[in-house]
Amino acid sequence: MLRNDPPHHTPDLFADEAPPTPRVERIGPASVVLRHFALPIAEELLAAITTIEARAPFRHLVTPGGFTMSVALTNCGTLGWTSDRSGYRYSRHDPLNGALWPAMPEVFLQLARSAAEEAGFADFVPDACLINRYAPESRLTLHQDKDERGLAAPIVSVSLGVSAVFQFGGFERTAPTQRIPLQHGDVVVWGGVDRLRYHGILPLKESWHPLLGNLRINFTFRKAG
Ligand code: MD3
Ligand code: FE
Repeated sequence: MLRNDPPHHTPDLFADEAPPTPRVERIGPASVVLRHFALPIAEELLAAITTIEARAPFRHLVTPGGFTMSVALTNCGTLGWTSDRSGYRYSRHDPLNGALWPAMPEVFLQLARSAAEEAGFADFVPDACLINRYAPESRLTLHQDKDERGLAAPIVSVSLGVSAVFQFGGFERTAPTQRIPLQHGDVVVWGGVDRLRYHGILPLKESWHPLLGNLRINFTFRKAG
């Protein structure tokens, strides 16, 4: 991971305070935000991502329509999501080098399982983890996630680094959207009826986070196969 030096040093006004306690916010009939849930293990998660990206580097995929995505992506787990001119799919191999995707670290599996459990989904065992990296101006336009085989399992997402605004829509692209800020350490669990809702991320604002510089990382756990 590339890190630049911060433009200036900001004193840590909260250095003496206890870390924030996790909070549960319901955003849909089957979806919750678990505020700060991953905060205690954030550095461990980032270390695991550094190991993953050494074998499976972040890359900007091309969509079937011929656009290059502004978000950079890599994967770990048995299945990884990729895209090219011929379509979107889950694959066991990294198309960059033909190797299997790096295995899912134990700390990822534990986090996915405990977050799903907290949201009421027992025994979640993901087989795919998509890792998205946002630089300033990167965005994800409204889309549905429907390449996974079973839609019964939830999706668990973890946000690290710079905050972003998540858009949570309806079942048609034109339906109204809620805007939900996602901060470092927030975990979101989506399941059931919310699984096929349109969603996206607004263009990332230039900002600074002590662990990730001007970047945001979001990783999502899925049962894809
Ligand atoms: C709601 N990622 O990778 S995570 C994606 O922050 C994706 O990088 C965004 O959308 C990000 O596909 C949002 C949250 C997310 C993931 C999947 C969902 C929300 C979802 C599937 C259904 C409904
Ligand atoms: Fe998505």
